[in-house]
Amino acid sequence: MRLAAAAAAAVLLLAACGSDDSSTVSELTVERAWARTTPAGATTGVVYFEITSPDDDTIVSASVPADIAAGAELHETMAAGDGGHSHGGDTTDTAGTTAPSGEMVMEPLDEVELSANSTVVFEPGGLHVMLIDLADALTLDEEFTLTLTLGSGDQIDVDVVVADNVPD
Ligand SMILES: [Cu+2]
Repeated sequence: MRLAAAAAAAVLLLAACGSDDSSTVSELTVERAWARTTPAGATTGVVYFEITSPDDDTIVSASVPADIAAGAELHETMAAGDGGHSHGGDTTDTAGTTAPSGEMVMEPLDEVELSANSTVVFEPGGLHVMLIDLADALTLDEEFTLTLTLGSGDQIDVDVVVADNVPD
């Protein structure tokens, strides 16, 4: 009986190691990158994606070609009044701090933290890349390249497709 129990325990340990290995990533991956279609005349757009880094890192900036937009910023949407937590209060005196509770406001971020092997999701209502001064409306199925610069110095190009909603 004791031998059998020891063998079973050994198998469980091996299984645990195996599942650990399969959940680590060897290189940075970005999936489900999409931008929302915009109405004609809109000056801003949003890009969403899911990013998984093999190492602790940060996203420090984003950019897109000039024929898409003049600039791109890291933003987070949050409930009005919560904004002070991440930026130490009086450094950001946005209109959001006086907005009625329940209203959502956007705040620019200096960087977005990436933890090794965990996926950070940019999605509606949360983290997003804001496209500033769109050159033209973003139309369904249009594609463009979003470049992310990491704190480690790496730059990655992400293929973004324009859609009406989150891709399946
Ligand atoms: Cu925004």
